[in-house]
Amino acid sequence: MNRTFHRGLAALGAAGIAATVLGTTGTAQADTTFTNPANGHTSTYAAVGGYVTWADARDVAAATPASAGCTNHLAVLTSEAEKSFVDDTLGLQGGYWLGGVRDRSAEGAPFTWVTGEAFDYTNWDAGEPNDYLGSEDYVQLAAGNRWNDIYDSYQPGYVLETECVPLQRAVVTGVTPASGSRSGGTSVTITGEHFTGAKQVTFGGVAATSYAVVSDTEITATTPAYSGAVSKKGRTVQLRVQTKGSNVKSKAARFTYIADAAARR
Ligand SMILES: [Ca+2]
Ligand SMILES: [Ca+2]
Repeated sequence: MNRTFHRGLAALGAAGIAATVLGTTGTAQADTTFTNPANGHTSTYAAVGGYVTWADARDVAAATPASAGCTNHLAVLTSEAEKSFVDDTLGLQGGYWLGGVRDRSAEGAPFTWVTGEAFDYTNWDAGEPNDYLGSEDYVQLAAGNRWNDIYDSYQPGYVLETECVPLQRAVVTGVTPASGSRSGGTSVTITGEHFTGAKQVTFGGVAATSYAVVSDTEITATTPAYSGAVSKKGRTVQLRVQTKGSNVKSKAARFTYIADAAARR
């Protein structure tokens, strides 16, 4: 059996893989990433070796750290193009888990994907899915990389898909509160659009002490100290959210530092 374990890829980690995905130059990107025409997401794949049950593979895959804007999950193959891409790039010999699972609670116990994508493209092997003994709820690659349903059991590994949402320029529509002490330490909520994948948040060119992307439309951040001159009226600086470049310029993307004496009043 000529089964290749891509432990190196797995060890490299999702961050390394995602860095390739998010690259903006080079032809390597076209060789290693698949773009899903249905949603514009870009995916890379890795065969992760090591005998594992479907449930554990699902959990380990989902817990694998990913870059901002990306998630990891068991591979979800929703088209012939994606299936062929994975065949070509990984060259698997079968056995590996995919992200398909039967929903016994639904009428007809249909198969579903862990991502919730429609299970309408299928690549079943001849005579499958046969739900042997009524307990074959999980999808694995079988001979010729066609699919087989099988009970949850130890299989040679799983196919990891790292799926990324293309970054867009952020739009800031509000900062609350919009002012705070020049000493920093103000907790602010930034509202807007396209915050997914934010790599940096700056106030007047100085990085926020900390920030968290709560959702695509909300970021919470703690302001850094302001070292420049601050008049009695305060000093208004530009707020920047870096995703795909800086945010679109807007009047809302501002924060006013207040001299400490004024802040105390
Ligand atoms: Ca996919
Ligand atoms: Ca079967």
